[in-house]
Amino acid sequence: MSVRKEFRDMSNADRKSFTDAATCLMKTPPKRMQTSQASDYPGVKSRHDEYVATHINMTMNIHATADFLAWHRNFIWHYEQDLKNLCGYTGTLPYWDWALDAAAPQDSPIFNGDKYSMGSNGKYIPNRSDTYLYTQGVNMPPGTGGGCIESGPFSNIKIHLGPLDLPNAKNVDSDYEYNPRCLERDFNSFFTSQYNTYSNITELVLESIYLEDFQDRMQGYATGDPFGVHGGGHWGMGGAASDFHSSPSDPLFFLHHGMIDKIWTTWQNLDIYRRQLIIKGTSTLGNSPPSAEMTLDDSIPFGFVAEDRVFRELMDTFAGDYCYRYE
Ligand SMILES: [Cu+2]
Repeated sequence: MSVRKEFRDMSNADRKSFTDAATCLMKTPPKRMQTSQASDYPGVKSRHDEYVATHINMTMNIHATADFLAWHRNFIWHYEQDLKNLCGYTGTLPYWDWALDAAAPQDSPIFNGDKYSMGSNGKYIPNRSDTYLYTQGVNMPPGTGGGCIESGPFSNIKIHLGPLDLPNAKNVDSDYEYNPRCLERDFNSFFTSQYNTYSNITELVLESIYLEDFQDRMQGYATGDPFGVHGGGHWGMGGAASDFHSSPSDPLFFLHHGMIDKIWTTWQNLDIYRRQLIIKGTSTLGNSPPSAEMTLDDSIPFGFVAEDRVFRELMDTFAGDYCYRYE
């Protein structure tokens, strides 16, 4: 069994080999996109971009749906396998326990910008004003960065797709447009200190008896918490990782979703006989437009990432293709 660790609990050498492999995937040619499709997906230049394009394509069918948790589990698992198979990585996918950094993510040792880090914050852009987020009805103060990653891993890479829905940004006109640019971050404790603390996690896990409460609350679709730990993490990272569609542009996405997956496994394990195979919901975001209730026999598409998978095969991290746990 492989064991996924928190990024800061890994050795310097292991952290460096992870970020080297993640950078390698951005320089590896696409794997599943046919050459004849390249003109339809001008922004897909690398294997990493195939993850981003798939997430863009499926955004409305993998969030606030029955398969939100399972889809993202398999998505990051394939990323982990690709790091090994295409880029020679011998470790496991790290996760980021943002609760450790909830008070000030910009000060986390994970983002200190040295060569063993996950890359630094974005360069600080001063004199920005608040932004009203209409969907959530929240006034967002500016974060602590905003510009390009200044040092460490990912400071010299170019991302190619998105953004599609960022406030205060020039969003692309078409989904798969080629838009080469630096990777931006904007750590913002406004979100993490409210939505990503250990209290938030504990309440989410212990107070959500039913799956519908657990998954809604995690994504901020329950009342009184417009972000949840999932949304809080995305907005707390800022920059590319806060774009709803193209968020996997930042490799940090995969560490954030490792933490989400870890919390799901914890919730399942608290009542494993009842929770191992429970799903609830349809295949459209918030059931809009209305669609059928999903079942464990449904086939779930993974686009350029991988073959379709049967929902049931994505429920147990110790079965089928999976053999991992979280430390
Ligand atoms: Cu997502």
